[in-house]
Amino acid sequence: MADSIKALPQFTERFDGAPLRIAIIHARWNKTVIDALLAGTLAGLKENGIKDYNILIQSVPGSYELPLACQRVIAGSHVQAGATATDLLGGLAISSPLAPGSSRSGTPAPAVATMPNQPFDAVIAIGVLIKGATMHFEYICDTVSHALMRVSLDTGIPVIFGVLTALTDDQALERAGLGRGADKGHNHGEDWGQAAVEMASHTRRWG
Ligand code: DLZ
Repeated sequence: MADSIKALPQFTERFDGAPLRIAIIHARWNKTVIDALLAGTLAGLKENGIKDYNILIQSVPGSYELPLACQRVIAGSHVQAGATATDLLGGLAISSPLAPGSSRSGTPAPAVATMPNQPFDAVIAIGVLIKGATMHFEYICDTVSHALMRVSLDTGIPVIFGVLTALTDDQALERAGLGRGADKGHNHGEDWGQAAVEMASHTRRWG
């Protein structure tokens, strides 16, 4: 990729991620790219002080399912201590939080053991939409982007837009740091983790 002026600059102030609780909801479609974006997002969160036990990861089939899952995870995050992770998600199966060093393909860690009784400060919605032969892509891109914004405005919780809307496989790969050329591209997940910490900190302050 040629040099570009497009980038998310570093924070101009420091934020303390330690007290923040973040949920990541990710689609499973286009798994290779999703896995890289998820790893980038986790790196971005951890670089900014987010603790493993304050991260919840939930998968859904495709990007179309992201808005409802975000809405339910936000709504469920206020339930009292002792509720199971499944309770928190209103019946959706949980896939995390991951215990440090645990395998994503292994048995999910019991979320209730580490999850504090505290609402989520931000949710990161991750999906990878790649244009095909039909209008499917346009409809899902439009619907999902509007719906995620609606969830954010309706709940007052930042929903970070981690949905790639790529016209080609290469565009998606490059935005996950998996480019097939000499330049592998930048993993946008790192930016999404950073954006989540910044917006979560701002909204805590704004009340
Ligand atoms: C059906 C479909 C297609 C064709 N492409 C994608 C895609 O590129 N990215 C994605 O996240 N999901 C895709 N899906 C699945 C839909 O998002 C959704 O899961 C199904 O239509 C079921 O509601």
